[in-house]
Amino acid sequence: MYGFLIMTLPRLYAILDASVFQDADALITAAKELAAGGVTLLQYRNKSGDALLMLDQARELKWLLGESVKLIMNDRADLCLAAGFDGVHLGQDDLSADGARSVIGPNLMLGVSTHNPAQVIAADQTSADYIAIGPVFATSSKANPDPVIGIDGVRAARLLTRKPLVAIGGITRANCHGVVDAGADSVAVISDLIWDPRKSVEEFLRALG
Ligand code: 3NM
Repeated sequence: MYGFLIMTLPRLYAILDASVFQDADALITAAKELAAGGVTLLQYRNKSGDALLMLDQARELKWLLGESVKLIMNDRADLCLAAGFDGVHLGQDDLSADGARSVIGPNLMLGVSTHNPAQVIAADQTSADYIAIGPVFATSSKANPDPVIGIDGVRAARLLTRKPLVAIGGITRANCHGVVDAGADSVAVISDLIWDPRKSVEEFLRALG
């Protein structure tokens, strides 16, 4: 952490986006299936839920999966702490990395989303533990996504940081191998894990070898 210790990320970083599930039960069922398939790093993302609902769902995830899965809270450093999560993931419009670090302390995991080389260079100078880069491919899971960077964008980001690099955006079982070949340590995925999560995870893990 804090750049002293470069942690190792699992190849697959699952994102559980509350907006794709009909209700809390469906979200929790999907989370259990992801874990059963072998997911060990999971981000809880809820862009429209209020804090009370988010904390409720996050605590349930922690209670169910906290022993076997590292849990990352999207955006909210306060809810990360309140739910006993393992870290927080920030977008460019959220709290600054160093601001979030001052909330979560030195030991929890901190990730930052970036979308171009300048943002990668800036994130590299912060106390972030890992840097996400994307969207690699077209995605319909994010409102107003930044321009697609392609595999070449992953390669370019790799040259700009020694921090663990997470590729995100439109990554599937079919294209994930090329993304890791381009230098990503890990791939973050929403859509291609939704349908039959357990089987999808198993296939991702095979493809990522
Ligand atoms: N962030 P899917 S792309 C949450 O570019 C998110 O930073 C992105 O979902 C970025 O796997 C994205 O369905 C959506 O494409 C990823």
